[in-house]
Amino acid sequence: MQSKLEIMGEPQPGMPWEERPAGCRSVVWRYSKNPIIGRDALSTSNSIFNSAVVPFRKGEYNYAGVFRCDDTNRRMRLHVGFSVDGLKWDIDEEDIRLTGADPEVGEWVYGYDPRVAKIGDRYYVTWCNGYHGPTIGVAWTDDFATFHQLENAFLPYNRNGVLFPRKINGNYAMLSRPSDTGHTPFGDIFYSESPDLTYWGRHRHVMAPAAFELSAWQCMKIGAGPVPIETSEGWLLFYHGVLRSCNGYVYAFGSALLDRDEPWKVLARSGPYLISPRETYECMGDVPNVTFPCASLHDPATGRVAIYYGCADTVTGLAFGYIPEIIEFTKKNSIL
Ligand code: BMA
Repeated sequence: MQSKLEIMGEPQPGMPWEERPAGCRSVVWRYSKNPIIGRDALSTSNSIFNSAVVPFRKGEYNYAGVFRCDDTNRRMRLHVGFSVDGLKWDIDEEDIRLTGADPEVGEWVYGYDPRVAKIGDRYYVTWCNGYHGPTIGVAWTDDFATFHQLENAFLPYNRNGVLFPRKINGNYAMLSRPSDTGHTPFGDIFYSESPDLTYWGRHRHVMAPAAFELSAWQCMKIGAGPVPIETSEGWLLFYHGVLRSCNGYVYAFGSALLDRDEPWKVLARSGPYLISPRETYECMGDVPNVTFPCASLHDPATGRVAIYYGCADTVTGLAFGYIPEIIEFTKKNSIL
């Protein structure tokens, strides 16, 4: 007999949720009212997507987030938002102001694809930060008003920096994806540790793209998505994978299980995707055929998870699933 799956995290009984629709056979399903955030939610926005939400100040707002809002100059900016139900968002018209960084690092160039991890009492934002090319910016906040910027985690070029929600073996831990200056046609996920969120090292390889014959949706490059979810079976990681078709890149996402103490060791990795572009809002937009997850909310008691994902680099969607089912699916269909 298998012991009961334990899921870590704070209770979220009121999180966004919709049951699996009748007749749906997939392990993760889309919210029926997608997209939840339109492209022009701000007076200046061209698109709002690839964004990060977390539970925040229950009773007052319930949720806060950092949103990727590209403006009508097509500049990539980060904006703060708040929500009572996790579905309807009130996003600041002004973009985020970072404070406290060394001036050399603090000069804003661009920022995109944020993630937010709660570690202790602080919320840490990591994002793709322009510094002589893309690298991983880091800042923390405890009120979603003031963001204290730290050193960039890595040398350029790097993207998809995702912190674990607690220290592992005494150190902060982050997944990232070394890249190039452009639309990188390659990419593996790596793991790095830091005692102080300034100096990063002990880099370990986690996963390479899959063999085309085994799992084509993830055969060109992969990158970590939301902050990993800790369970007794390991860290559940949602990650995006890219296939190069005759019409360009296609971004889908799937799941993997990482060892709890040595997260660079992959225990299972799904061959089939969880979500791949098929709805109109995922296939039509500024960049067609992109589903790109950056955040999730979950409730340990019910096992429910809500995944926020960018759609066609234009709007934001939501998908749902049950963590025990996703773990089962990942193990049963593992390509390792
Ligand atoms: C990646 C990033 C993402 C984007 C994706 C598809 O390189 O820029 O923000 O969603 O490409 O355009």
